Amino acid sequence: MVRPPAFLTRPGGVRGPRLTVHLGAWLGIAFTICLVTGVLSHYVQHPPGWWHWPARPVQLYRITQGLHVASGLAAVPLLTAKIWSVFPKLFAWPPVRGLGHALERGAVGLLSAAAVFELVTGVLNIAYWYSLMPFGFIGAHYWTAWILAGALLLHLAAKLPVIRDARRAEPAGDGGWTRRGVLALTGTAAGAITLATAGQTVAPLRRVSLLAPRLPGVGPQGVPVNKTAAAAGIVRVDESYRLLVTGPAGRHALSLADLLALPQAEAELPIACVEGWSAGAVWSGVRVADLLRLVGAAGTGRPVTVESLQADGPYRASVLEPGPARDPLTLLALRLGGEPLHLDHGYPCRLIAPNRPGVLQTKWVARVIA
Ligand SMILES: Nc1nc2c(c(=O)[nH]1)N[C@H]1C(S)=C(S)[C@@H](COP(=O)(O)O)O[C@H]1N2
Ligand SMILES: [Mo]
Repeated sequence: MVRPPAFLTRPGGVRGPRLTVHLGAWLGIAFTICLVTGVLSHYVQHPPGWWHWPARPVQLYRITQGLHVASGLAAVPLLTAKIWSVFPKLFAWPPVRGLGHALERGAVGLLSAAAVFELVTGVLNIAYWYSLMPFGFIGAHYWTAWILAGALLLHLAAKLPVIRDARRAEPAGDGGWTRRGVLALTGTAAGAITLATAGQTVAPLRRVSLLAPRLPGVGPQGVPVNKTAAAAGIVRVDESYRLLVTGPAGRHALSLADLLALPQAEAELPIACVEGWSAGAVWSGVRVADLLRLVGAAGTGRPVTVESLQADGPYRASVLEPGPARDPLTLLALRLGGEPLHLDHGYPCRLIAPNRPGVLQTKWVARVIA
């Protein structure tokens, strides 16, 4: 029989309930933050009928999504250490000692599998390795989170006595690693990962963010780009461009010059991507509310659909709820930092609205339907 190396399977030593419970508490905190912010994020992007997401504070989504990705990344070393701390139990004999024990082990198996799946798919997603996920990331990541949460609650209930007694059960130690040593190493790893990635949304940490795939300040006009114009199939936008605005009182086809001739408003709003990066920027352009007034849709209380020149792709259109559509900070931006938009940022105009995920800030807007 193939035996795993002794350091993985040898019980005793620094391993013991105190270490496991301690790591479990940290992991529990990280998973709770990750679950709450993740569920928020899901509803913001796919709002059910009963859902309401406020438009203020304008930075809220930037914070919740930043926390989601940061807590998930910090959980990677915590989960690794926790699994290591109980690893010998995998080889315990007999594998099951009755129905209760079988159920408990089943829950642990499900919990571990779900936790590993969530962290691996999350990392693949923010690293843009979609090709390694031959399934729908959003649905799989979302539903596995609920399985994880359920299995975690069962696990906590089953382990309550162990958690209660852990304070008293100090392992003997065998001259090797100390419990504090393992905790310090794990904490350092979690801290290092956070420092190496948080700069994707916390600008002062940019210099140490060696692992962040996108950095605020890096990209055309100082703002990162997720999907370039070329990747969206948009090669050139010329004089023939018209923005079509449709509403109950008619239809307007506005050229870029028409748009520039309308009253211009300014808004300082971040692009906050679901993938964890974000960047603040100053935008100016036409208020969507003003366009709605043109077509008699200012007071209809109806949602507004914003469609891109992009022919296909999941993010070529988005829906503005009635409130945000008429918010004075919701713009069809024509300028970024005082200059015309770069083609990669959505030239000739893109949606920018307060407290809204980047994925719904539609670029290369061609139609506004109210
Ligand atoms: N038409 C269109 N708009 C889009 C996208 C897209 O794929 N197509 N990507 C969105 C995503 S995921 C993000 S994070 C923001 C990024 O905006 P930026 O590239 O200007 O930073 O654009 C959004 N707008
Ligand atoms: Mo995004």
